[in-house]
Amino acid sequence: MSELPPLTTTTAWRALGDHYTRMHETHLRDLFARDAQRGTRFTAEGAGLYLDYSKNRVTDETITLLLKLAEEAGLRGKVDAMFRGDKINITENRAVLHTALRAPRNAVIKVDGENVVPQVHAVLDKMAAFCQRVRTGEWKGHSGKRIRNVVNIGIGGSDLGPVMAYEALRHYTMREMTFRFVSNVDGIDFVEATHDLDPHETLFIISSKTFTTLETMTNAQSARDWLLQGLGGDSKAVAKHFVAVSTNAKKVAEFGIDTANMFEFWDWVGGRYSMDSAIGLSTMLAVGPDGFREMLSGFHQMDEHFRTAPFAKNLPVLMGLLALWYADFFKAETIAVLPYEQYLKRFPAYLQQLTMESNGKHVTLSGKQVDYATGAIFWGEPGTNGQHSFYQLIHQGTRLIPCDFIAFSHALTPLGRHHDMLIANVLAQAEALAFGKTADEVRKEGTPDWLVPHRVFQGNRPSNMIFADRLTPAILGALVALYEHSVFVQGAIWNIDSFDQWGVELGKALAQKIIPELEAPAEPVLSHDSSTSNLIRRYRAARK
Ligand code: G6Q
Repeated sequence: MSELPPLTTTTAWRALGDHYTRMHETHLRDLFARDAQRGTRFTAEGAGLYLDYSKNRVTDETITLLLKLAEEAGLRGKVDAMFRGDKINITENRAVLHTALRAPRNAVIKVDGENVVPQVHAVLDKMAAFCQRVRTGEWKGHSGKRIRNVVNIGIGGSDLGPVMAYEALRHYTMREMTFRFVSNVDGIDFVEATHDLDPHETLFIISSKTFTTLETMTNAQSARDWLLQGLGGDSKAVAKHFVAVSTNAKKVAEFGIDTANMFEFWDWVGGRYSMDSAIGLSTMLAVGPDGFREMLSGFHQMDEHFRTAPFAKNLPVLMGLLALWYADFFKAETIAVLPYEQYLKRFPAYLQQLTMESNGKHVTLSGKQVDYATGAIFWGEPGTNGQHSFYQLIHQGTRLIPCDFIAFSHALTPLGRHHDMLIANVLAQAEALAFGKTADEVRKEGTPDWLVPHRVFQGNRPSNMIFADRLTPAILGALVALYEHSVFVQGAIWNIDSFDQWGVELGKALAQKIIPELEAPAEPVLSHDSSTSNLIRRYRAARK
């Protein structure tokens, strides 16, 4: 890859800076007043999702300049490189091919000269056969009972996607089965997840790409003990109650899981991009193989949209550019993701990893300190709950918080007038944020002068509205892929490695050093800073 000029020296970046100076005080009220078509013009559609980005602080010129920036930053070439399987995760020398996980059977995508698509489908077929056996009751536990409970043990990318997808697709799940997710090394997570489960009917999925992660291995060991204790100690029971999802067959076998019951994935799948690999085994058990394949088809539709749609009409490109516009020019620190769909309650938590682990980087691909802000802080809660708590700050606080609203035309299980009320609220919030309420308007309502400033809504607070027909497995896939690729667009322009996560390593290594210091019977010699050493001593003293 040829070296690109530093981002802040590109013509488009400079032009955006000038443009920002000229337009950043322009109010959305004026932008809408000037252009009656704005609400329909600033929209794009793809893979079943409709994006209305008209309530953003942009003009046609802004979009033109942002697209120019994408061009100057080599976005087109970078997109092609990812889809082609180039090793764009340069610090780990790996291809980045989550798009291959949802490619159709006849696609050809090569890593080191080998077409990976047949392996992907072989694993999907193996998962489907296994899921059918469990779901029909053909797969029996050690004592001959059918499996009714599934516990996924994993953390980070091996947990957040499966949890989010299970919650999101709950409407489509096999309700007779119970699904639980254990991630935290805090033993309470395991204890609470299993306290009411019958070990005879429980299947554990140990999901770990490396099969070395401290939390997952500790929980897996506790699960093994819990199971054997419940089943009378016969270690043969493990084969019927444990399966693994991993890239590390050796470690899986060492743990005692038959590698025939291991579902494989590959080093070109990043943890936070793995929910549509075998890491999604719990999702497939819950919604069935057809539901899972439908979800993959939604992912693939968004992949194709991202790969082929002109950038000016490309959802991930537009959303990525808007996020960059706010982060780098308006200096917005965060983006709120606000799904008006209870099933998406874990979607913001899932997105936090996807976005922040990917773009929380401070050096460029060539290791130089960046001189612009990279990944924003993502956060959020489902509406309407947030309206009664933190929305106050979004409406009237001193910070600019761009919002992504997500809403659907249909409820999956309609209940009276609930859905109309839900949608009225999401539309109202976006409207209130954009247009606010002026002092004149407040006064005209008869508000006394002293109270007027408190009741003014400045407005001009930007938002995207992502709209779809209903939350199907395919739409969930498209939505996740939309954010995956939006993250990619931002990272590509910032010229950072969105696919490594070295920032999680230091704490892990230090914890490994501290564990024996907490557990040693004799007082250990401590060489930490005075704060850490003191806290270790206090903990030891308290536990004596
Ligand atoms: C994701 C990260 C990280 C990873 C977990 C679990 O992109 O790499 O969140 O998924 O640390 O790792 P294992 O799957 O190897 O246990």
